Amino acid sequence: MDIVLGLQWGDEGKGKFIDLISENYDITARFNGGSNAGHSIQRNGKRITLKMIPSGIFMKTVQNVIGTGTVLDPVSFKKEILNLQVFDETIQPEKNIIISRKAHLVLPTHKFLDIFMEESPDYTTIGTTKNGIAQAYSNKILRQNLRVGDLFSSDFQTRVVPILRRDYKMLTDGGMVLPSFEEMSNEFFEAVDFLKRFNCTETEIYLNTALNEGKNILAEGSQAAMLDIDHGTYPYVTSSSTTAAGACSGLGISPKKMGEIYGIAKAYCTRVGNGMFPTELFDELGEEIRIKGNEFGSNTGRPRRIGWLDLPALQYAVMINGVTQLVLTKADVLSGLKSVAICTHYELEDGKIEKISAVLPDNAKPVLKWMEGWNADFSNMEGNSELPQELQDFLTFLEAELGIPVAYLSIGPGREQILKLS
Ligand code: 2SA
Ligand code: MG
Repeated sequence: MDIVLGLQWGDEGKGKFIDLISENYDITARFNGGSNAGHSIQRNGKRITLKMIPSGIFMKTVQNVIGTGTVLDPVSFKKEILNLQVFDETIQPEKNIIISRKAHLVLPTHKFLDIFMEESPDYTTIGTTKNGIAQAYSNKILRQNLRVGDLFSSDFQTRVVPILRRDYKMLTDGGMVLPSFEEMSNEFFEAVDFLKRFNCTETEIYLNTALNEGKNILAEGSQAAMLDIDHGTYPYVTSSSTTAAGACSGLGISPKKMGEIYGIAKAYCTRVGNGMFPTELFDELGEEIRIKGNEFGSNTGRPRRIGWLDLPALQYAVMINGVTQLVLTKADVLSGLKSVAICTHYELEDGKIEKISAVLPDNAKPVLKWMEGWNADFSNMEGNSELPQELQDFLTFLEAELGIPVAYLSIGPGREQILKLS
């Protein structure tokens, strides 16, 4: 099993890379997160953002697994499937998607609770995507939640309605204005019926049997290393395990079965939501990169925060994931700048130098290394094109610091705009 992971704070271009390499696999599998993901894929000049559906869906021969470590929102999933069928009517989702019976459900009240907590002064505002992710995962950990498999039992309705009523009452008692209970639950139960058309099974068994038969699996990470619930910049993280280890537990596959671990990183950094971001740019350059790189949340449309490449954070992410190959994206966005910076370490208030970033104090100062910028027309570049020397120097520096090869370089949003370097 190979794994694709984001190494920064999300939106590194995982969807595009997976769409490209998924033709080499029999199965792609999501192991974490839910509809908070936004994996953008451009095909035939049209763009679609996948939330819950694995990015291998456009390859007709690939099976797409929604694994046990994910949280599945039936309402959002139904909308996403209908939207996908408009985008490409040849896709047969019921044939090519397999869902874990052990994946947990995101209930409609989870989404309202997310909004409530984000807006209430009594809770830390995380800057979530408001998809009810933390609420579904926390109810899972509390052992109070329902799972996909429960949809098929005859008492599902009698089990879920009291939960919905309990949360609904808590929210309206707290002053939140909600749609009527009937409206909310009707939409939910219609989506549940839709979901039941899909093959919901024990995906652990399906995946391990496939591996034993010699099939290739690609695990698709959502969000990114620095948003991991344990290893990320807590509390400003998501609620799932975004790492390589998370892929093993989220899919029920032994670490012994891991092969290549592709880590995706941008040539700069972005972040949506709150939390530390030592290299953040607050000036016009940050704005310029945001516009040129189209750095807006693919689902929520939120403007992403922009900063220079954070090498200590990247080294940390490579370490905890055991990344074997780096995929660098968006170097084309920096084209035309006279010079570009990489943060090599941080300086603390007492003058001490720090290399690891997930535990940094807020006032740590990034120490920047400036390098010559590059200028090239990336739109016509092909596999054998010569890269500008300055960009080659940038890549060589990264390889030396990270101890892994930059195996791919993405040079634009198009599917074909990716160069294999090694
Ligand atoms: P949540 O919703 O509980 O997982 O939010 C917690 C933190 O995790 C961040 N997060 C993300 N960061 C970047 N991209 C994400 N997905 C979408 C995208 C986001 C969008 O790919 O564009 O459309 O805005 C994503 N999902 C979660 C989030 O910002 C919080 O910091
Ligand atoms: Mg995204």
